[in-house]
Amino acid sequence: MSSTALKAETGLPSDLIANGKVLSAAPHRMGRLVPTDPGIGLEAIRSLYEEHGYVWLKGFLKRSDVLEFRGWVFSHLAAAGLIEEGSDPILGLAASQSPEKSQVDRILMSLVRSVAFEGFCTQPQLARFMDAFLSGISYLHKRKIMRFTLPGTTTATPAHYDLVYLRGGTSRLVTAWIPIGDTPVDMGGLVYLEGSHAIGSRMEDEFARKSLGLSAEEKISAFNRNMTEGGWVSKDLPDMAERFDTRWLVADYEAGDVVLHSPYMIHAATTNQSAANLIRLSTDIRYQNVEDEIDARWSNHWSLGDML
Ligand SMILES: O=C(O)CCC(=O)C(=O)O
Repeated sequence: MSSTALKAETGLPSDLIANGKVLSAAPHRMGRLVPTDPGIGLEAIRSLYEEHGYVWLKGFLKRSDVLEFRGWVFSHLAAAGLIEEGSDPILGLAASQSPEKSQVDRILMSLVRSVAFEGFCTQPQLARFMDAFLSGISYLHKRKIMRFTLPGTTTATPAHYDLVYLRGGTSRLVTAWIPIGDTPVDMGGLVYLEGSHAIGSRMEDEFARKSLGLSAEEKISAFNRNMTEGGWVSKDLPDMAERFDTRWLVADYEAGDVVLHSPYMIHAATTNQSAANLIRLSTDIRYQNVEDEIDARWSNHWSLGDML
């Protein structure tokens, strides 16, 4: 199927790019992420998560709360020239001029330390659900990441699984990826490699075997000599889908959605090609049962360049 035919027949985008590679060049290597109604109940949600390595909870959070938080974030980043002057911060409309990078970084680091962000991540609905999901008292790692991606830039998270960065504690971790605003597929939200939690688990076993001779500190580092640069599995998404004989699952996310993924599930992001010039904003935060061993390296706020 040609990529134009792909779009016409399946609605899948014909021009999705990640790190310079066109995903839709091999249309049979792409599919849709399957949404889940949070109302189906805990056991059903848990079993979908176990089976697929992810569960995309549609409309889990109140849409207006998420949009309000988006507006709050961009109203602060406006001081660094990130959004178009005079525009509504909720839109996240990218400024035509390049923003002041050092100022953007400084503000972002303040935002991830803010009470408002803490409150967003610890809102009762999420906290109660995570307690139930983790069958006990849930613990939220202090290192909470907030990311924005400007349209027209090549920035896109390469393919990886999260345990690589959190090897110093339990592997019974759950990541919540939360789009802060509508994130249709052309805005470069997360894409998941179908069935890859099994692949991630095999890779982790292999890394553990290779790392036997390393020091305790090196063993848990995502930057040890057995890892690729940055701990990524690959930046070539089409090649990965071919190599592992699977597909990249894409989605049109909306404000209010929450995706939970396994620490072994391979995922990546694509280039933000928003025709409306909108900025992608999201957070990724990690939970575990408080009784399980905690990776102490994640007990501080996220800092740019903290090498985790
Ligand atoms: O939002 C992104 O680009 C990456 C997020 C991520 O890697 C994660 O949620 O684990």
